[in-house]
Amino acid sequence: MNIRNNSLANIIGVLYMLVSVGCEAPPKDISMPQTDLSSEYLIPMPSTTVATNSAFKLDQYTRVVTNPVDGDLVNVANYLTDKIAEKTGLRLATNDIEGEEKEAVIYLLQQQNTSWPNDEAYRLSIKRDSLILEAPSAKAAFRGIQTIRQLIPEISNDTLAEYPIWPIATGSIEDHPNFEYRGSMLDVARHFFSVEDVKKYIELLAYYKINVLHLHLTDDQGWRIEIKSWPRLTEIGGSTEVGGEAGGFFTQEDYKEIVAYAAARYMMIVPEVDMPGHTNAASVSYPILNGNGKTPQLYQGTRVGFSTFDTRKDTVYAFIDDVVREISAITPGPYFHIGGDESHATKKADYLYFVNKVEKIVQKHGKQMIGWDEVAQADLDSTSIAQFWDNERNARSAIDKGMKVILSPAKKSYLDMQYDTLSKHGLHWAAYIPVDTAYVWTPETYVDQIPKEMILGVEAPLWSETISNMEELEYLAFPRVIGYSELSWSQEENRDWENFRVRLANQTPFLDMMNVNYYPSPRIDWVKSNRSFKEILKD
Ligand code: TNX
Repeated sequence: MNIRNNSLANIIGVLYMLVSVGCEAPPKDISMPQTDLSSEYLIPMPSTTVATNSAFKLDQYTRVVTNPVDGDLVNVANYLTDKIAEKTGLRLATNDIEGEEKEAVIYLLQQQNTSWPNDEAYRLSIKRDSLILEAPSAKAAFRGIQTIRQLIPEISNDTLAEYPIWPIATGSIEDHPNFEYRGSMLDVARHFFSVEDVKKYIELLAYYKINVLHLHLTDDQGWRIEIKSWPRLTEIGGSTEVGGEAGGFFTQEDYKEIVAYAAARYMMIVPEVDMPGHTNAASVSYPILNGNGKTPQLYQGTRVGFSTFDTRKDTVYAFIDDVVREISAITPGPYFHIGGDESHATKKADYLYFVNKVEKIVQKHGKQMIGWDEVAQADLDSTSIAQFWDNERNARSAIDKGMKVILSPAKKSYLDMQYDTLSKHGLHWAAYIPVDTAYVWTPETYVDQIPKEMILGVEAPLWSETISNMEELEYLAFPRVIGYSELSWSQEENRDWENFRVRLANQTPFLDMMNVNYYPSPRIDWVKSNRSFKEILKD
């Protein structure tokens, strides 16, 4: 239904455009309403905002102009105009800076002479007749255009002129991320999710400036990524999932499509192959890998900790070398995640030996290793990264080794935890995590004795034992993941629950437009979005 809303809005927009084709220059001196940039409902909250209380006119005469150093900024401009068209129905023209442009121009400018706080920083200067986004790179500009998208009102003001105008508050915003790694994880192993589902999740996360999607590609219940040199992994290991449904897997072409879709949004994919535990699906496919002394069988339950590779067999490392090589070859990002959690069926000495050997394999294929916090018990290189989920001692040993950590504390950031006892989906072994609990914690000081500079960032994992389709995924992820975007992007002094609560309540127009099945937490006074189908018909 929301999709239909969109196309209807598009048709209306196109009609306006047709009417305006060949029209004279835009009328001058339209008096614009007072607006306040500092009370816009931006998430994540920018570093600094100064309001000047006038308005920029976004309308059919607005142009998007770039100064491309390379093609990338033009792609960012095209992405912005597509999103403006989806939201408003306006299809704005784009052209390079040479064109003769006078008013109502959105400039996307690559600016490398300024010293920027970091490589995703950007600056917005919004005046009555120009909206200037400056950024050091296309990547940073992409973060900045999310802010522009959020500043565009949901509905136009049709009383100012003969045609609709979307007034954008004037002033300036200077913004940069607090952490360089701002992620979510999706478990496609317990239940498989399609390429289209993953793309939709990526598209939603990008709006909130999240830049990492970690894909948990293998587990006891399923192997979800084609490995050409070991085809039975997906033929057999991909054939089922929790609850006994048909499972599925990504071909390498599918995976590349996901990587490219993410890359177009300046988001990296971190692939995870979980080992030496969580490997039942691999061992069913190739029993030679198995190290728990039993005959492996396809598993559709939700227990953990019963499987292990045989860590003393050369074939196992030859296998891992092939897997890491094939996946690394189609993963442009710098990281490869080896899992390493809950290997309860692996002897401690074997576990440490295994993690050390696999770290070398990952490095041989040009990647930095990430592992769940248990891996920090091994004697690892300082370039490897520990993902803290459960054990603070492990996180501190990582720091002692000079390793950085990613914060994913289960009690705070696990998207698969139920909101409360009534939640339809999710688990509660770590905690119930209502929307406020998810937001009200401080990553910078959450684990004692971890200095901020050793924290790479924050990631919110979504395990899929209890969810099997997009609606259920969205129910657990939204709205909580929106809060994690602010915890990882915004500076600590800019985060405040009462203030966030109001901004979150105003995400409904976006979530409704995107047809997101978010959990309508009673702790939020949700704003009714105006873009109902009826309303558009009335227009
Ligand atoms: C623990 S967190 C796991 C996963 C489960 C999850 C369910 C972690 C590294 N391991 O295998 O899916 O709990 O919440």
